[in-house]
Amino acid sequence: MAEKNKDTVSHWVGNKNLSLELYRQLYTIRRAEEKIIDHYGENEMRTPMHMSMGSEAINVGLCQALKKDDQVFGTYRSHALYLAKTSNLYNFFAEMYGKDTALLKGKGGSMHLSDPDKGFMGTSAIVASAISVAVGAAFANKVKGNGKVVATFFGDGATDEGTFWESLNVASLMKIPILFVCEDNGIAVHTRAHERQGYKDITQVIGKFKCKVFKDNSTNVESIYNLAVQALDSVRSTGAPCFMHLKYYRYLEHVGVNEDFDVGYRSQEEFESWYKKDPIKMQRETLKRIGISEDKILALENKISREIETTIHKVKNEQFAEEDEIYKEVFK
Ligand SMILES: Cc1ncc(C[n+]2csc(CCOP(=O)(O)OP(=O)(O)O)c2C)c(N)n1
Repeated sequence: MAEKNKDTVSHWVGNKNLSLELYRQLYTIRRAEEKIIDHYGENEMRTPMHMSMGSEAINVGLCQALKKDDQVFGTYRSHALYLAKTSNLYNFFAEMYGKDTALLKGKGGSMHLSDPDKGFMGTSAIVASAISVAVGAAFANKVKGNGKVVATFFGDGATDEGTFWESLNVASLMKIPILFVCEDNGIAVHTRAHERQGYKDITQVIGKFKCKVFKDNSTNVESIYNLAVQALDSVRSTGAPCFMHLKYYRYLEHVGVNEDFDVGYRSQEEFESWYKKDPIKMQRETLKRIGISEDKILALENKISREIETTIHKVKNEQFAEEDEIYKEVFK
């Protein structure tokens, strides 16, 4: 299996192993969330779920282009980002099930995943709040001269917050090496961008800052990966911030594991037009096009599904933390 998060990435472009590796990650994330849907009704995962489904190409493409020591910050909707950056399926499910064996001993849940040793610095449920913290971490990297790049991920709703613009301004002014990654699904809970924003195209506004802009509407993981390589090259070579604007469609309700096309703010038809370019389906087609056999793809998919089943089975049998543990290291 191809090594993930390599130190040099340029030779991966156009490489069959890269295409397979990207598919392996996309399929793992999609399958893991499908299993959450299957098991959530058992009421053993006592954590609100903000599902990533639909956005996987963004998280996988970006994390593949980042180096192992680079750092990411995310939001309450970070399942895909967590798995793409850490590849730690066991910890992912242990945290969902709130078990003592999870890195955060089950105190994080779905919304507060974190694994700093793997560069997954943390996530926050307060919209946009991680962005300014990420700029601080990027500034610390600059002062230390350690060459690490920070990528901070957020939704289009976060760009409605003052702290986003203050963070962008200070990073542009002070030349801080950070990549702002806007995962734009066009909706904040149930409110469309045109009902919230006094401009048409955020990339034009951000283009006025000392911050280079990259955009992609494709949901194609290889295209996003190639763009991320360029954006990260720019951050590394200039030390200045960049902004990536990436469109996708959230498949499930804002919070929860169900579809919500009957609520009134969006339609089944809209979903279906996006689903035609589903990132997992598209990458599977890419594999076929570059000559990878159906048997090989099925074998990979079966292996991943088995690994997820085994992980969930193991996690379900783990213990919960003792009562005196659960109040440690949390704000009361
Ligand atoms: C500061 C703050 N205001 C409001 C909320 C309530 N809230 C939770 S999610 C959300 C919408 C965020 O939308 P977006 O940033 O586009 O992310 P998405 O849910 O689409 O991933 C809002 C308003 C909050 N958590 N924090």
